[in-house]
Amino acid sequence: MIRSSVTVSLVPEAKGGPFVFWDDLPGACRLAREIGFDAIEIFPPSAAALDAVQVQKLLNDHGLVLAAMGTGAGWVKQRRHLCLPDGTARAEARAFIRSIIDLAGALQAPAIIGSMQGRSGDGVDHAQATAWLVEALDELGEYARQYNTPLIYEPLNRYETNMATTVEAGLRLLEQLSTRNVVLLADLFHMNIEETDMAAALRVGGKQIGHLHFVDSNRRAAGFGHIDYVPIATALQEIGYTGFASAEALAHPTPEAAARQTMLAFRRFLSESI
Ligand code: LER
Ligand code: MN
Repeated sequence: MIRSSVTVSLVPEAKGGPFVFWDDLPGACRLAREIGFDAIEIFPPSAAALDAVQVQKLLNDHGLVLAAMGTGAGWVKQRRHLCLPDGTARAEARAFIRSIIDLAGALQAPAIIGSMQGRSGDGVDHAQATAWLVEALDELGEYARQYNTPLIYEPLNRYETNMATTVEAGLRLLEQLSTRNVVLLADLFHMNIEETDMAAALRVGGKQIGHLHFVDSNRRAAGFGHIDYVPIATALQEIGYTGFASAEALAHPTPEAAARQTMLAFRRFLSESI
């Protein structure tokens, strides 16, 4: 069974980004529940901005769970990532991610490394950037183990990273790790740009796919673009995917409309086909 989730950004600097609900966590939980979501995915400004006990209570009150937590505010707000040339800045990026792993872990959820992976360039060659990323994923993946959660690594499209842009490149990166506690995030928006065949890529990812960003080709809610979800649903069924389908989509035309459209598409393609 695939469970539904919807994103909530609490980062003002991310305005205009691909998140369905914004700023008001209690309001987002209320609407998420009303529309029928099983979970939310939070994009927090920092670990210090949220109190795990309060968030747990909010989730319990609405019959929701936390699907995952993003770490991208370390890039959006602090301009830190894991491949920066400066060692202190890289260490700060890791510390930021550890703090989100701690917060998410207290809520039994994994953290996601997306934009915090960074990129090579600006004086850092690709082999060096890869070595730093592998070292960081090894450390952070093992760090997440204490919470019995994996660490989620997200391939991004070419305009956002040059580290891993496809599922296959993500798998090649995971192969270089000593830890087995890192899984891949399949974001259908990035995959629509980079993959030759999205369903085939999901099959290649197989059991290593641990999270899904459920969104359409134009980054609007599923069904508002031109992705064909039938082969995607079949591939997810074939690989036995039982994680979350989390709506990381633009709040277009409104957060509520994007959330309701996502739920329609989820029920049509993902909940009944599994
Ligand atoms: C960024 O484009 C993205 O897809 C996020 O999930 C990563 O932080
Ligand atoms: Mn994503």
